[in-house]
Amino acid sequence: MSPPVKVLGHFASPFAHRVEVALQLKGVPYELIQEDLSNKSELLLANNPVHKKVPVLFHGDRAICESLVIVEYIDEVFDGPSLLPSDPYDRAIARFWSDFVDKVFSFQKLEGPAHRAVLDGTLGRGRGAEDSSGGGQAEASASGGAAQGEEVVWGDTIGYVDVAASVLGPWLSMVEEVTGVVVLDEEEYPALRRWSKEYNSYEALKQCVPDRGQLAAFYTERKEKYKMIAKAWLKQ
Ligand SMILES: N[C@@H](CCC(=O)N[C@@H](CS)C(=O)NCC(=O)O)C(=O)O
Repeated sequence: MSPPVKVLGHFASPFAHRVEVALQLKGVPYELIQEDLSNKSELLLANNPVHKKVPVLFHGDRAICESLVIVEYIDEVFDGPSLLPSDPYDRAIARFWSDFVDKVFSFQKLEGPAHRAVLDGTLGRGRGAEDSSGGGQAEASASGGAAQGEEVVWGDTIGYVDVAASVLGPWLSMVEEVTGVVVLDEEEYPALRRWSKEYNSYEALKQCVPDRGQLAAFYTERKEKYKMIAKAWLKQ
């Protein structure tokens, strides 16, 4: 029998959400432990002493930190549909885009306005339905430009890049709603917008999508902070 799986998370954390999504997609039962980020638990401090952040995955008595590291671990250890593609090149591309998404949403400066064009032109398209090896995801090539005839992002399968980009789902619309700042303009980023909507209504993930009312209360309390962050990001 596989050791028990627990996720130390926080309801408003998009990073913890990534881990839950991966577990849901793999069909792995898990227990969710809500961390109090204003008064961090010994469990968190002892198991993520470097960053002191959620999520932390517990697999039996082993702890793993960093959401994307955890997602890869889940993909390797558990049965179920592959999240990363089987081909090494496709895997490298998927990692490139998930790293890219990570940088964008930790609000690191990339290459100025160009990064948004890349976001829409490339991340916003994927091989989707054509690829059954865990590659039905928001990816194309690392050099930009989706290949001819590709479907927009969401294919038959959901993969690693979609999981990495999940912050663009419930969180993006919530931050925009609460702050009044449009981060991804509908006309400028139609593909990502469409992806975001589809993500929010994706049946298999509903169980781990945070309660909208609770999320709204959380962001409303921190409205000014997120307004500044959203505006700063737009100025890049
Ligand atoms: N790069 C980390 C980011 C994790 C992260 O920023 N977690 C936030 C919650 S969304 C946190 O624990 N913050 C607590 C703090 O900064 O003290 C990951 O992907 O796991």
